[in-house]
Amino acid sequence: MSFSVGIVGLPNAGKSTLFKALTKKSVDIASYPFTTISPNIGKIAVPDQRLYKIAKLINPSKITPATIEFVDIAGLVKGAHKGEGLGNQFLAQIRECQIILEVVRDFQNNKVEHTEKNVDPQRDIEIIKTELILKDLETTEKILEKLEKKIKAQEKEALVKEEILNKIKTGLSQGKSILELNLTSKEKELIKEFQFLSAKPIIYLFNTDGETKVSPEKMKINLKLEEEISELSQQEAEEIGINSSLDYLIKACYNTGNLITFFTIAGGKEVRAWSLKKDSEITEAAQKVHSDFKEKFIKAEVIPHNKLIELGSWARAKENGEIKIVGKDYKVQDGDVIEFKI
Ligand SMILES: Nc1nc2c(ncn2[C@@H]2O[C@H](COP(=O)(O)OP(=O)(O)OP(=O)(O)O)[C@@H](O)[C@H]2O)c(=O)[nH]1
Ligand SMILES: [Mg+2]
Repeated sequence: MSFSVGIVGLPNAGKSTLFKALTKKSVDIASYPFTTISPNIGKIAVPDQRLYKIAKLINPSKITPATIEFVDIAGLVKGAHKGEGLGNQFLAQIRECQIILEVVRDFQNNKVEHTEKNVDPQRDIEIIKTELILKDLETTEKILEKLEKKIKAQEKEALVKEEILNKIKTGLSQGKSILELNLTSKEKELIKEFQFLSAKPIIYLFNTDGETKVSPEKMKINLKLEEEISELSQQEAEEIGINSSLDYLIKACYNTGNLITFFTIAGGKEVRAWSLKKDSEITEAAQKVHSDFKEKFIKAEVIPHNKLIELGSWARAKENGEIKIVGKDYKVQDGDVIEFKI
């Protein structure tokens, strides 16, 4: 399953403007054909200089970056959880995504209508939050209803779920998102199957008409400007001395999703970056590379990318005993270069 980011927000916040800028940008990435999966889903290359540094050593015929998917979801309005403005359909799209990128309107323009009449970022954030919470509340009640028989029969698993669902229900009723309930990792694991909306990590992107300012705490980007930058070639952008902030944004999504990157070199034929959930075992990585590698996995050769670059070649790294042979229980580290042996 590929990692996907749902672009969410009120109508006219700038979601499609962002989507367009992101997708145009990725066309520029060397040897990577941009894929539009459907009009509103785009697969985008994750910027990573390490990939090109490794490729410089290996000199492969193909270089392939890791990708993440962005989904341009139509605007949510008040009452979406009750189906307002095709709300349920949009909420179902959010459910499929791993993280939410919320575009918040922070630009003035009388020609672009605001469903709430005036620009007020904090109020808009509350509107979306409330819709997600109300939908989750509805979902929680439905699940509890379904579990009723099993709870009455004192089935252990059902009782455990009932307890956590009741805790969630109380929190949601108080206007708290599931994310704000600080659940333990065990509790998170137990409710994973329900794909709650307000449990998803969220990044707020303020679409400003002022200056772009990005930091881990606040993402303030002029999307109109980004759209214009995305129309420029790399050379034109350099001449004007203008920088896009989208690389930063893509990386922020990647980090918020708790992803790390490992690299494969396919015996020198192709250098490729892959995304992987942090703390995954190497068999998970193997499965990404090939669906039957997980079963066939025996061992792998691993070296941190910086060590490989320092030594200058795979053969040299081998001579120096820097390439580790690892088994099934090895936990992949960010930046590992891996050759699977099956
Ligand atoms: N002035 C200004 N206009 C913007 C900015 N960002 C987007 N717009 C304009 O606002 C309008 C709506 O932008 P979209 O990107 O289509 O908004 P959206 O969030 O996709 O809207 P829906 O799909 O209807 O929910 C377009 O005419 C954009 O050109 C901005 O930063 N400044
Ligand atoms: Mg749109």
